[in-house]
Amino acid sequence: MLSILSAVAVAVTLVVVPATRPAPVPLIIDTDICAAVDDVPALAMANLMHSRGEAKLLGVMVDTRGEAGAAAVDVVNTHYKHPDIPIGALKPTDGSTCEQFAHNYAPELGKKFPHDLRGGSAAPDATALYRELLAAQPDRSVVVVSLGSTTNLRNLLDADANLVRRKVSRLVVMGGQYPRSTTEPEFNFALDPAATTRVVHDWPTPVVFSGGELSVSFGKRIAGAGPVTETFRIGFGAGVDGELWDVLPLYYAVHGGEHFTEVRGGSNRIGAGGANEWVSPATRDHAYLTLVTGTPDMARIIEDMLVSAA
Ligand SMILES: [Ca+2]
Repeated sequence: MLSILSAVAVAVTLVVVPATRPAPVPLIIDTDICAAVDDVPALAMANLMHSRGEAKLLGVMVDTRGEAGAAAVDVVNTHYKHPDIPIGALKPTDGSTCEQFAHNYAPELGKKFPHDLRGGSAAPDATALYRELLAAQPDRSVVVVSLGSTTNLRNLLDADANLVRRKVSRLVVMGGQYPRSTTEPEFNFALDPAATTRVVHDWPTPVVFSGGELSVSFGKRIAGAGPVTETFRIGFGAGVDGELWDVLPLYYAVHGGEHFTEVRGGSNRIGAGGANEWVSPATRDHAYLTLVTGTPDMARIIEDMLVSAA
């Protein structure tokens, strides 16, 4: 009898203990899509990870004020079969079409690929959408990945810092240089220096920075008919590798430290114009990333992911 009970207990145990698979990482991306090409492959990666069950892409916030950015985000999400992922935009929008930026790919994506979000003015306000998405999530669960300016994040912090403290597990930021910015502030931190100061000094959860010194180069193997290929063709030229930053913090945000070291023992401090410096000892829960895996290998890992679904 005892052995039968034991057998039943073992059988039940086998049934109720599933193979352990990490839960999808709940993700919100904040992007300056329009400004540089690398937000497009980063957003494509997030969509691929969403399809694989590695991430749950809750929403995408656009922090450029033109019309074309939100439509370009919808192009990428639609291409990867997630046409209804919520998209918020920094308000007020200014009616521009990203023409102030060097690689004017975003309006081209809108012309060439299916999507149904007309532009930034048709998208909900980013701060309101952040609050709605965060409020619906479990406490300390959401990873926010900042790939552009910190303007939306500053607005969110001003609106409801307590919600951020409750719902966000950590903020991953492409911005700054480590251990310090050199002759000029890093691009993203310089987009809105006052917002950068507020967010870096006051964000109430752990923050991990991926600096301007961390980049990979790839692109020429991406040859499908989708928006990543088109973006690279406009930004880099067909069959040419280009330098990319945003793909690294995005990869890290979902796959954690597998290919990265988190450098701790200090905090990020923002100075004039978005200049930054890593200052010890730590006064905030900050870390910055270095690559464990060599940059050519890291480039290949990410490029392989995108080649498989370009
Ligand atoms: Ca970016």
